[in-house]
Amino acid sequence: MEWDWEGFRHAAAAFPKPSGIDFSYGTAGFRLDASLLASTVFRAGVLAALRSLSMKSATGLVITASHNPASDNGVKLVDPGGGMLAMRWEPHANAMANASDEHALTEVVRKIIKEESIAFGDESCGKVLLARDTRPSGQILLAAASQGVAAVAGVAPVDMGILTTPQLHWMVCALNKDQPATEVNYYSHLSQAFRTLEQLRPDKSVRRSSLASESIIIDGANGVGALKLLQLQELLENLQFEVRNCGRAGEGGLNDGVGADFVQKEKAFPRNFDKSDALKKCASIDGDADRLVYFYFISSTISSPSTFNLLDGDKISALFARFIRNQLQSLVEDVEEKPIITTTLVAGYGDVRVGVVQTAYANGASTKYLQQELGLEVSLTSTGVKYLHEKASEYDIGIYFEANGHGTILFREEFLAFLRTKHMWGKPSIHRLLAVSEMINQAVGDALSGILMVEIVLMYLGWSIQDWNDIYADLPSKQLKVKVANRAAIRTTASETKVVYPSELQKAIDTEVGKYDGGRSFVRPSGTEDIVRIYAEATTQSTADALAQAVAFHVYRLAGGVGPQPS
Ligand code: 16G
Ligand code: ZN
Repeated sequence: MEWDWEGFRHAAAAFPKPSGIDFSYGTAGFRLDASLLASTVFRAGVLAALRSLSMKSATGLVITASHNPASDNGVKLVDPGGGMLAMRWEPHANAMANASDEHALTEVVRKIIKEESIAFGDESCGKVLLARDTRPSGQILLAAASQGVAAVAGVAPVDMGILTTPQLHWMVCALNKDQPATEVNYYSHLSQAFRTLEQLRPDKSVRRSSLASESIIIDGANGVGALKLLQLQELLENLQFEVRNCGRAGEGGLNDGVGADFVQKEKAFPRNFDKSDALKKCASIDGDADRLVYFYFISSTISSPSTFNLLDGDKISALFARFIRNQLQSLVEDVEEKPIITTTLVAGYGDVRVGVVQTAYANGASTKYLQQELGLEVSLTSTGVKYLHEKASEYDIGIYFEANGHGTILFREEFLAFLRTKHMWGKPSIHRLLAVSEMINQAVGDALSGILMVEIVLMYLGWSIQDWNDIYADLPSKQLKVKVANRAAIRTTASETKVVYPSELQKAIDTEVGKYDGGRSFVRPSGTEDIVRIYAEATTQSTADALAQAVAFHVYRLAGGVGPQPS
């Protein structure tokens, strides 16, 4: 098939790059004010099409700016396996987005075709699934992305409509495995696995603790996830939830004082929740439904003040890890009577490696719980789903979560194949693990499948949200940010726990940390803004605050702070 370069240039010319803007792929794709994005999404469409040809499989593209304000938009790219675009291709995305005009873009595309040895066959062989969230700018931007895909010879765009980000990831993954991959298939797949897990519950008469409540109130961030939750609910007879902040008239705007990012950062109720919801189990998802946190509120009594309790990604991860460990343990006890520590010897398979992946932001109390109470291996990666996902895929069962609520549980294909061959063992834990692997999104963190997983585990344990919260108490922590002239002026180790450059900064942090009992602090340049983020943890809130302040001052002093100096 001949590439029609003339036609390509013509298509690209309809989406001129705004001058004076340097587009950067960032941690999870391009994201900025929607009015500036048409050229970038057209080009991202071209890139997704090239990636599809290069991998000879379908890829995906979602128009979303996640938890950002409604006036922003963005684009996330999905690789054939269902994960995020391979990091090796990110420089291609940047080069394309920043090409000055259609001629420069053509040169960049030619270079990528050569570098990646992309061949053009005689028939159409590429496919890109496209989706968008509910932002008003989404429709026009999706059309631009679709034209970008179609501008590449032999690649077809397929508009999947309004979806959550994880739904599109799931569909790309399913399609490339030749499995049913529509939105209806997604709901039936998740709900069927949930029902299987309900049926496999060991003791259905287990008494819930007095405060355990069946129902759950979910803050939908006034976004796409709310709509999809309502669809999912229709298939779940035994799970009751009320969805608030669905984007109905009077409920407020997308991500405006609502959503998982707001709840996690502010440690406060989202809009349309209040003290009358005391003791109720509540959850919050973000604008594209790939983050999940839980929360509840205890109203004040004469003896104690009211408290807002956040159960963040770390607590979700700990709950999941506990469940997985219990299932494996019963598998081993049934077979060989062996305790689990880090790896589990299962007859016929060998060591089953279970690992939990966190970032440096994970609360120290969660890491301690995973290692000391559950006896599990914990590894740290840089911030950003792509790093955690990659690390988690090294395990037979890899559980990963960022404190902000991004995460999932990954099962190695060989391990699942082994479990399937052992169906005849008739061990419930085998069937449970298989059902979890069907229910929890294997492509990317997914708030909808995360809710189902949290609810089923609480059901198994007969726990209330308070019982779950009590598995460990978070250490007091504080986060600050310092504006800097150039965030690249700070470099850290891969785990982001130490500054490598400037080295005086790490020495200063060590000195400050040494002043506080149980203190921990690290700094890292943001991957999404021109700032350096500071994290501090200590045994009391006032010492965590003081440590963060002191470290912020050193960042300002030694890493080119701009604007007002931290006091
Ligand atoms: C993006 C990442 C998130 C990360 C955050 C860090 C994805 C899907 N999202 O939102 O994982 O925690 O960036 O932002 O990868 P920061 O670099 O500004 O701290
Ligand atoms: Zn998101």
